[in-house]
Amino acid sequence: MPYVGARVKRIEDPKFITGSARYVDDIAYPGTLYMAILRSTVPHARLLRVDYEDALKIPGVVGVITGLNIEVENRPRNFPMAKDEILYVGHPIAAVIAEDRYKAYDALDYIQVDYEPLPAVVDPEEAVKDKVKAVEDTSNIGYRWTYKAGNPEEELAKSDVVIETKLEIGRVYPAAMEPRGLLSVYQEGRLTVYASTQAPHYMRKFLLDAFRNYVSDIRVIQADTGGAFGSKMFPYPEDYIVTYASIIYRRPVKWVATRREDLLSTYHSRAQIHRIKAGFTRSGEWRALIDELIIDLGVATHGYYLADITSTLITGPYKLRNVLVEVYGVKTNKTPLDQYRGAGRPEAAFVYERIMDMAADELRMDPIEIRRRNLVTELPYTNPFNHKYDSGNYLHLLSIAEGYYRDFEKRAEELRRQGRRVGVGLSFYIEQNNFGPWESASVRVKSDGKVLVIIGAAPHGQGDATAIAQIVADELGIDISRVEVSWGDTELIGEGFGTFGSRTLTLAGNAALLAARKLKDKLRRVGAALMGVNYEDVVYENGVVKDVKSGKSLSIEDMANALTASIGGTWTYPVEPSLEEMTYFGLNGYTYPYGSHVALVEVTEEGLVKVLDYVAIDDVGLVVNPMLAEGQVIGGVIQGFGEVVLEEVKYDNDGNPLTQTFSEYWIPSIMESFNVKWYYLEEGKSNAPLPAKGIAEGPLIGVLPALTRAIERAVNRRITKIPIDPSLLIK
Ligand code: MCN
Repeated sequence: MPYVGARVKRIEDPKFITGSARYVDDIAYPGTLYMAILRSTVPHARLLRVDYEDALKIPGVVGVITGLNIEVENRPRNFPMAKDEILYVGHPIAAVIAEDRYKAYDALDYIQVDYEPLPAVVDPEEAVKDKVKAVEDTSNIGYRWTYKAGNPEEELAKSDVVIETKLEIGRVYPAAMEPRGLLSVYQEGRLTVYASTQAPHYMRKFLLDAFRNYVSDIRVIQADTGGAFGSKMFPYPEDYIVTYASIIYRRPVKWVATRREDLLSTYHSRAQIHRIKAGFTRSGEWRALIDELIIDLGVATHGYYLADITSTLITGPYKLRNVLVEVYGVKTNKTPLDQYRGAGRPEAAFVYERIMDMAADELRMDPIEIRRRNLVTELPYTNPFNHKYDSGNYLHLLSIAEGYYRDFEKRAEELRRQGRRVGVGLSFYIEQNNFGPWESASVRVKSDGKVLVIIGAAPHGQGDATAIAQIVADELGIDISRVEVSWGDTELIGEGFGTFGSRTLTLAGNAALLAARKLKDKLRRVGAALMGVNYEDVVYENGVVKDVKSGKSLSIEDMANALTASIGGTWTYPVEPSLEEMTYFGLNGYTYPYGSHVALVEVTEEGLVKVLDYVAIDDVGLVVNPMLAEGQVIGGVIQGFGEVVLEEVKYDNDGNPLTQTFSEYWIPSIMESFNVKWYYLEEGKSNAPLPAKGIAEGPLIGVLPALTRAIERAVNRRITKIPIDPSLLIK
C-alpha cells in the first residue's frame, strides 16, 4: 500500500487466460433458436417483394421475419429492417429463425427478393450536390451546421502565408476481435438479454422503449465482451430483431455475426474530408482557419455529432481564435457511421497537426518552434467554441517531447547518411473526455467481510476493475485481495451509462471512492452501535473501527458477522443495519487531458513502414495504475498505425463494398507491431476528489499526425490522406 499509483496486475485476467470466460456465443440455454439475417447485396433499390415460402418448408425453420414494424431511433429510416427501400449492402431484409445456426443460414438461400435497382450515392463530395438521392425523397444533406468565431475571413486575407489543402481521414471499421452478438431469453413476460456490449443500461433503455408493449421489463447482462472500441454502445438493427424473435416465439434466440456480417454491418467511423485554408503570420502565428468539413454519414444520420466534436476542437491546443467550420453531414449508400475510439478528436488532431507541419515547412520553421509559438500557455483556457481546457502545462510537456524529437532527428540523420528512408514526426494534442454526465458505484461488505464494489460502467478489456479495486482498497485501508469488483448487469446496480469516452476510471472510480468514504462513516455508526459506545468517539482505520475512549474495537469481518449471524431473538436497531453505500458521481463539465507523440520511422524501398522508435507522453492527472494506462497507450498506438497505413473500408463506384473480410481489410498484426515507450506527467489534475482524467483514447489521437509526419519526412512526399496511398510509399 498505497495501491493507487502502483502497477498492480489485472484481477480480471485469470478467467481469460484459463479459457473460462463466457462470451455471448458460449452462453447456452435449452431450446435456443438461432437467427440468420438475409442482407442486401445491392447498395440501393426499391424493395418489391420478399418471398420466403420455400424457406419455411425447410425442416428446423421456425419462422421468417421481414419488414419489422418497430420504430427505433436513429437507424436507417428508423426501422431495423428494410421495408420498401434497400439502402446499403448489408441492410437487413429478412431474418430466419431456426432450431440451429446452420439451418438458419442455409434457409437464407431459399428466400427470393425482388427489387428494382436505384442509383447509389457513393462519393460524399458528389452527395453534397444532392443530384442523385441516397434515400428516396430526402435530401442527401442530413446535417448542416456552421461554427464561427472571431473574424476568420478578414484575418485570412491579412495573413502572410495561407496553407490551402484538402485533408482526408478514411472510413474505418472498429475491428473488435469478438463480432457483435445477442442472446435474448423470454421468460414469462420478461426478457433477459445477454449482450456483447459496452453499455448495458443503454441497451435496456433502448430495447424497452421499443418493446414496452410486449414485455414488462428487460434485464441486460453484459457477457464477457471481446472488445468494442466504441462500436457496441447503442443497439443495432439485429439486436431489435433478435429480441423481437424471442418475444414472438417465446424461446431464447441467439444471433452472433460472422466476420463478414460484422464488417458490413457494424457501424463504420471517421470518413471526414476537410477543405482547409489556414492563415499564418511570417513569424509562425496561426491567425485564421476556414474549413469545409464533409462527413460521410452513410445511410443514417446519427454519426453527425462526430463532426461537431471535430469542429469544436479544431483549434486543438493552440491559441487560434478566428475560425469558420462549415459542416456538411451527407448521406451515402454505405453502412451508417458512428463512434470509434477517439470519436471526432483524432480527426481534429489530424487536421490541426497537419496544418502545423505544413506551415512549418512553408515558413521553414522548426516544427517544435511553431508549436511552441502557438500553444496555449495560460490554463484554464476557454477555446473559441467554449471548451474549457481545465489544467496542465502544455509548454512543459512539449519541452520533454522536444528532447526525444531532437534525439530521433539525430538518429534519423545518421540513417539517412546510410541511404535509408527515415523520418521523424511529432504531434501535440488535446483530448476531451468524460462524455455521459455521471456514473454510479456501490460498495458493500458481504457476510464474510469481503468488499464488493459494483459499478454502472461496463469495462470490456480496459482493466478498470483492477484500478477501482486499488482505489477502494486504499480508501478502506485493506488488502486488495479482499476487494471484488462487479459490473455489467442492469439488475446489479440501479442506473449507469457504460464504458466509453475514456470516462470509466474518472467517473466510476470517483463514484467508488466516494461510496467507500460513505461506507467508512457507516462502519463507524454500526460499530458504535454494536459496541454500545458513542459514534463521535469511534475512528476507522485499516478495516477496523475503534472506540478511542475504551480501546474496544471491531473489524469489518466482526461487524459483517454480527449483522448477519443472528436470526432469532430480539434485536433493536439503533442504526440502519447495513454495510452498504452507493454514490452517483458526475463532474461539472469535461476534462481535457493532453499529450505528445514522437515517432521515428523507416519506409523501405518496397513501401513497408517500420516504426524504429516511438515515444508517447501524456498528462492525465493522477495515474491510478501505470501498467493499465500504458497498456491502453500501446494498444492505441498500434491501432492508430492501422489507420495511418493499413485500414480503410472501400467501396467501388457503384457502392459495392470491396473490403468484406480480413484479407481485404487489414488490421495490424504482431508483424507490424512495434515497441512503444510511455511517459506521463501528473500536472494536469482534474478537480475530482481522485484527480484523474482518462487515458484510453489519447493514444489514438496522438498517433495519427505523428506517424503521418514521420512517414511524410521519410518518403519526402506531401501526405494529405490516411490511410496513406501505398503508391506514395514505394521508392
Ligand atoms: N487509468 C489509470 N489512470 C488514469 C486513467 C485511466 O490507471 N488516470 C486506467 C484505468 O484504470 C483503465 C484504463 O486506464 O484500466 C483506461 O481507463 P479510462 O481512460 O477511464 O478509459 P475507459 O476505461 O473508460 O475505456 C474506454 C476506452 C474507449 S472510449 C475505447 S473506444 C477503447 C478503450 O477504452 N476500447 C477498448 N480501450 C479499449 N481496450 C480494450 N481492450 N478494448 C476496447 O474495446
